[in-house]
Parts: sequence; structure tokens; C-alpha cells
Amino acid sequence: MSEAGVVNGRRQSPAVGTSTPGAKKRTFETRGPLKRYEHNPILTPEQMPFRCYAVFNAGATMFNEGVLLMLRVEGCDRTTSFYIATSEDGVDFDVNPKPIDYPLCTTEKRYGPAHRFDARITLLDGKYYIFHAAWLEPWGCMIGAATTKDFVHFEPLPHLSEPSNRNAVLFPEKINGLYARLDRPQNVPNYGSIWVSYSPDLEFWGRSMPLNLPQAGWIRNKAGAGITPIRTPQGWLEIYHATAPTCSSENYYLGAMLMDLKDPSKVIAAPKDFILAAEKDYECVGQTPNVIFTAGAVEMSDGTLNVYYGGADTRMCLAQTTVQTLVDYCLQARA
Ligand code: BMA
Repeated sequence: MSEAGVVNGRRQSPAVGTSTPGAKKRTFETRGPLKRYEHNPILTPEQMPFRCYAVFNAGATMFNEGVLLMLRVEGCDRTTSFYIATSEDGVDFDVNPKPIDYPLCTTEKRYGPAHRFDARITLLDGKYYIFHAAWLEPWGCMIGAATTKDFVHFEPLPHLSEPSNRNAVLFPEKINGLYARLDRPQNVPNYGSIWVSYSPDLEFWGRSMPLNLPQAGWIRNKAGAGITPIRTPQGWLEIYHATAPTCSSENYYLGAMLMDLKDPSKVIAAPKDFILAAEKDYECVGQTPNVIFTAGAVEMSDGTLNVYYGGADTRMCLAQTTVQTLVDYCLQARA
């Protein structure tokens, strides 16, 4: 009797659609240092305690010994509000059914509320600083901000930029005696890239400098900061996004980098490979296909780094790693 798949002594190619017993199956999960949570997505519009269209791009922080997400929720009237969700284990979240009563800053008091979205949260000197995108008609997108101690009462800060700017996040400590932020001025070719700016008082900003991001096929357009930078002995660790066009869409990718502790405009290690691309159904199908977008990560007590991200501008997802894994991954790029 001849061996299966062998005809006249020659091994035949398996027919399309048939599997070869024992053959290794290719799996996307082994691609990089960031592993998707197996029960993704962790929050969908259907799981919200009210009817809505999308829940995505949450800022994240440790709060009261649990994880707090500041969700971007799009209603069925397509207006956007911030909502709070909390969790003890960082996976199962309870959503407060009332939106945050978010304050108007000076510009909004004169011209009406901006469309506010994509909050990043930074704990600095006992206060939480929220930096977010603020789209104010007819000018476009600028950086809005507020502070809070309890995620109930918020104090507005003046808008921190002129249009066109977004994807801003405050560093969790002053650098050389100044507040420091990453952002993405976008009225430039490729819709902008990541810059660092400084301020003595969180109102007046300057000394702006672009980062020397690597050149890679996925870093074509819209490179923007993602999570609040994490201090490590080797540098500021950042997970950021960038996009590249395909024939059918503008695809989003996440990358990791280390920035110099004293001068974050100097990227000291940044692999040319992305750490996550939109591949799963919950990342590829939805309001905006092929989008993965992080605005926050939280280091859990067991050392796991939970990276929260929006999938296709529709739902919240989770990917996990550790700070050390990402640092080692970045440093390999320098070797
Ligand atoms: C960006 C932001 C994000 C959004 C992304 C993809 O410009 O508006 O909030 O997730 O586009 O649509």
C-alpha cells in the first residue's frame, strides 16, 4: 500500500482547501511582543448599559487599585461623550451609565462645545491630567485638556494648541523642570508625525521638536503617540500608531519605541517592525475598517502590561505584554 499523498513514488501537493495532518498551522499570535487577549473584544456597543453605536479609543489609568478607562462613546445620534468604566482585574469592566459632565474650556465657552475624543490620562503629582482631541467648528482639531482627582469633578485647562493638532499626551513627570507632552501637529505632509513640546505652566508651550522615528513601510502617515510614556531605566517607553495606505483603506499599526529620558525627541531604539496590525475581525470590520488605536496602558500588580485599544473605531480590545518584554524588543533593534 502506498503512503497517503504519494502517487507513482512522487509526493503530490495537497489540494487547495485540504489540510495535511500534522502540518504546523501558522498563527498570527506569535508575531510580536504584544499578545491579543483571547476573549477580545472586552467591551462592545452591545455590552454597554445603554444603546450606542461605538465604544473605543479609551484612555486608561490605575485608579483606586483597579483599572479605569475613559471611554469614547459614540451615540446613535453620532455625538461623542466620555464615559467611565472600572475593573478590578483589568478585563471585566463596569460602565457608569452616565456620561462624564465634562467642562468647557475658555475657547468652548465662547464658541460652543468641541467634539472631544481620544483621552489620554497622566497621573502627575497626585492629579490626573486628561489630554484629548477637541474638534471645534469651523477650525478643526486642537488639543483640549482638563484635570481631575476623582473622575467625577473635572477642571478645564485652556486649549493647549491651535488647530491642527491631536494625539497629545502629557509625560508623567517634568523633564528638565518643564511639563512635557507628545503631540501630532498635522498640517504638514503625511498628516504629521510625533513631536515633543515643553511648558512651564501647562498653558504656554514651546521648544517643539519632532522625533526621529524610523523609516518603515507601515510608518507612512499620521504617526501619533498612543499610551502615556512609561519611565524605564533604558528610556521612555512608548506605544504609538502610524498608518499606511492599501488599495482599499488606510491601515493602522502599533509600534514600540524608547525615547531618551532627558530629551524625548531623541528616539534611541525603535524596531522597524510593527508590534500589532489590524488582522482580527474585530479590528478589520466596523465603523472604520483596519484600525487599531491605543490611548492607554496599565501595568498590573503581577507585572502584566495591559494595552487597551479600539478595534475598527467600534469596540474596545486588550493586548498584553510586560514593560521588560517591550524594552528588550526595542533594544534588540539597536543591536
Ligand atoms: C484618527 C482619530 C482616531 C480614529 C482614527 C481612525 O484620526 O480620529 O480617533 O480612531 O482616526 O479612524
